[in-house]
Amino acid sequence: MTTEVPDEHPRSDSLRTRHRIEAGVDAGLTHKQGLIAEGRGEAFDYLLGERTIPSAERAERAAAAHLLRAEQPVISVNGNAAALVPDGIVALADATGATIEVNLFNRTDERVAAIADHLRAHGATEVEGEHADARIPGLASERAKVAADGIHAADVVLVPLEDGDRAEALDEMGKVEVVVDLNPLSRSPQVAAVPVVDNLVRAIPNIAAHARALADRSAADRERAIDEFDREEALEAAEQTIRTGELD
Ligand code: PTJ
Repeated sequence: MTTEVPDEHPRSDSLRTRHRIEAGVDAGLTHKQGLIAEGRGEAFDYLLGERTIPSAERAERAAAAHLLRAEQPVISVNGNAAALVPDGIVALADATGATIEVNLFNRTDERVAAIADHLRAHGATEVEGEHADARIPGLASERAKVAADGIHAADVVLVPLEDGDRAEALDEMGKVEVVVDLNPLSRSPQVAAVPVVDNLVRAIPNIAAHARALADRSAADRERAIDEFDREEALEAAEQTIRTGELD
């Protein structure tokens, strides 16, 4: 049982997000460690002002352009992402033609199936990951288990709350990685082509909105969104915002 969060509470959005993770654990979608990950994320988000900073907005536009340009884009989904933004994930897949694949650090067949069912209940037509018939080379964790025609074959992969080892292994495979993580110092945003330092609950719907807008633009406009994005500058801007606490 959880207490209703009043709208006027100054941190109501953050508390509602926390409750979604709790409900995800209760529903068998989210691992208990996902609660700890959420707490870490909340601390960074608080210091970012719980908003999408301008450099993250640019990253989200570049992410959308990468997904649209890709031949085989894949959205990797873990237990936190499934609990927090199922509608956003489905909308992003629809807007970009990306495949959705469940890929877990703490993998069990039950949790993969529960997440796939949850995404289907939110409108996903096809969800990969239940039959992981390939491996990411050089990775010991359960996250190495992937679909041969999903993450293994992808040219662009969007990964929320990535662990650094898999981020590096995907990079070794030559894939373009879009990583959403509120900690700019994490290894995964550090190796990503597009580090999105923003909360998943804002980032995923925002990338989908950019994709819908960019789909109507020219290929040259989409290329420009990719070329103009500076990953080093984005990481630096996020770190500075967090360290100085200067919100505007
Ligand atoms: O569902 P599974 O089994 O794949 O497990 C996933 C977790 C999240 C448990 C696993 O990947 C994990 O332990 O992650 P970490 O190492 O705790 O990393 C969590 C990272 O995600 C931290 O850098 C947080 O700042 C960041 N984070 C947490 N919540 C959010 C977030 N980033 C963006 N949006 C969030 N809502």
